[in-house]
Amino acid sequence: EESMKQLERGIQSGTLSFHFENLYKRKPGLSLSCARQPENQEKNRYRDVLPYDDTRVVLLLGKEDYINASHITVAPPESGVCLRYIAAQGPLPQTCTHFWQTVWEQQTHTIIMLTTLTERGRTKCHQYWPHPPEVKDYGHLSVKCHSEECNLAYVTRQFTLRHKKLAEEFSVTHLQYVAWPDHGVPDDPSDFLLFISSVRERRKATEPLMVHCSAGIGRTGVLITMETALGLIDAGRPIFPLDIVKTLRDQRAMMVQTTCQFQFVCEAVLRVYKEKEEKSKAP
Ligand code: PTR
Ligand code: PTR
Repeated sequence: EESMKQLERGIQSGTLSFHFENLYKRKPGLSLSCARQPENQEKNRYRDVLPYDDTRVVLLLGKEDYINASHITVAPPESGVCLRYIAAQGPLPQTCTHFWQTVWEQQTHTIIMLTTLTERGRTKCHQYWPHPPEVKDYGHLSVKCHSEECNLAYVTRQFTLRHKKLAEEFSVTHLQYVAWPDHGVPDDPSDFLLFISSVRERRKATEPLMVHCSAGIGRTGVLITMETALGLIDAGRPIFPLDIVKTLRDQRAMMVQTTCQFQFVCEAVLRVYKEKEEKSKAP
């Protein structure tokens, strides 16, 4: 496989990392006006991490339409693969209602959370869900947490959302990966690959996958790059991790934050590639 060899050479020679470091963080010419409106400032967890106007998720009902979240579509040409995501910041106390409204309006049955609530004594995300078996109201929606199960490096929770006025219900699975500090990489690539496989088993191709960490760029970018790469490997298509990252940054600035994170993705992709090749050679 030519693209596998190219990937291996790029990792070993350092050229892939070099190109990653030279890639723009933010696509020139895209505006961030809505995120910068005075009334929206307090809805951003970090002043320097904002969604582009073009790809921001617009809240459909209600007076306010802003949330710090971006639509991401990855569809490499001729690959036959098209994956949709919503990349979001970790909710703040004042944005939990908007977060659940997004889940409802965008019909996302799976939420991937890649942060813990606090790290080294700092708050990274507000706990936007109730403890089981409690029910909590968020605007027009009530959220019930049925179960919470710890499994290797992640926690699985089952929620039911109920729209109080419409009396309609919607079930949501929450997968929280807990072994991954911000600006860093997962503690163990095998655990992380297993986690991605379980994400891939659950996600429906027809709906966006909701992914968030604290800022919604570093760890979220890694997960989306990796999930897309595995989709391409399954489809027997070549993978160019740098192209995926560029596609992501064209839709949300700064996706995949550090060189270490990028190298981690490249190495994990290469590993999956090689495993697949070995399997296909086996009698
Ligand atoms: N701080 C990030 C970076 O280094 O690319 C992203 C960023 C850049 C965010 C610029 C906002 C920015 O705003 P302005 O272009 O108005 O200075
Ligand atoms: N200004 C913050 C910082 O650099 O610390 C923004 C930030 C925070 C950026 C966390 C990325 C972060 O990581 P992640 O996107 O993985 O939560």
